[in-house]
Amino acid sequence: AAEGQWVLMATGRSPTNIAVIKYWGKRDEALILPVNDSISVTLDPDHLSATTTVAVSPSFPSDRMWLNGKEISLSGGRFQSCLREIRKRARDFEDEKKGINIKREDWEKLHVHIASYNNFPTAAGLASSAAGLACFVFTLGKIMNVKEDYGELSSIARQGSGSACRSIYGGFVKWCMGKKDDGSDSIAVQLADETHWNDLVIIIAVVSSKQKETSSTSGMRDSVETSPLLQYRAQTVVPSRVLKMEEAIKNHDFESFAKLTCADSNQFHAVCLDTSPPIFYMNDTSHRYVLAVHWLGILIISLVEKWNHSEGTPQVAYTFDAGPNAVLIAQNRKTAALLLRKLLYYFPPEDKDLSSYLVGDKSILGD
Ligand code: 2P0
Repeated sequence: AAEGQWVLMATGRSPTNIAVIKYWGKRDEALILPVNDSISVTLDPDHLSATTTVAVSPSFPSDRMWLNGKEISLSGGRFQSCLREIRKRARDFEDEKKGINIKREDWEKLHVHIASYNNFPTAAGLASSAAGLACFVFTLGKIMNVKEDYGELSSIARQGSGSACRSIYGGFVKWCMGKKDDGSDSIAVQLADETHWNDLVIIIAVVSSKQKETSSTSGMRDSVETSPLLQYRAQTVVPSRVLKMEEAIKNHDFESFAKLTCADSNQFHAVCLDTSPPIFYMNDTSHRYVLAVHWLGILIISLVEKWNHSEGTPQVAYTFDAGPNAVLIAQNRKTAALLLRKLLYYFPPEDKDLSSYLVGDKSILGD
């Protein structure tokens, strides 16, 4: 900044979330209003999170944004919606020591610089928009002295990317679809915080680092327009499934939790297959197993299904998003260690150095 001018900065971090009852389909494209409620679990912020720094200064001539060090355009409608909604709620800010005094109406004229980093490779094909947009909205809100509650912030993050509204909270989160046309009741609420069921272990098997071919936004648009199964799912299946999932979470009932999670992932992919032209998210090939395995996702499903069946009660839940990477949820560390061994047995790494394949808490293998 030029001499005598100031720069105000804030940094935030938001993890991504994994849906166990999926969001798939919008009833309003512009406001991002879904056709059904969804439920997710927010990951530990040490893994798969976005860190965003927002800077404001009178010396900035325009709004600019960098993602992982590369400048990206802020002209998209979604970023603009979030910026507009946060600016609307901005309040007076004063820091006497630094001689900064910003009036509510000044925020309209002040420009922001935003730098966001993901602590996981963006190319890994893992959802990054949820963490990124949640962090963008939250940090922008902090710097502009916005006092709205988390529900209101979630409804602003929703306008950046639907799933982002759930990353405003930790733990288990429900995105209530809402009834109103203006979207004011389409907000996320926390069902239980991150300490509630913290013996669950989530393992994400990255089987492809390719960017997905069909984006979620266009995929779900096609599903809404063409899939008869989507209407049945949204109106008849999800409402009762959401109630059962809330009960399962409240009671730490892993059997119900796992059954509902797997069934909902499978129905979401059934809706994708029921779309015209059909969308295949699970058949992507891995860069490591190109010749051997064309349906790695399906193999992981059958491995888990067989294991769960032979034990007589679910050991592990699986869920797949708009890509082939498997998200596996184990009831505890012991089961997670067994699962990891099974995965490494069926899909052996090419060299013995496991540390290059495992990211996160490697000590689990010793359990
Ligand atoms: C979910 N997914 O509930 C579902 C399950 C993918 C499969 O939310 O258009 O990136 O930005 O609202 O949130 C991915 O869709 O789509 C998603 P937009 P978003 O997590």
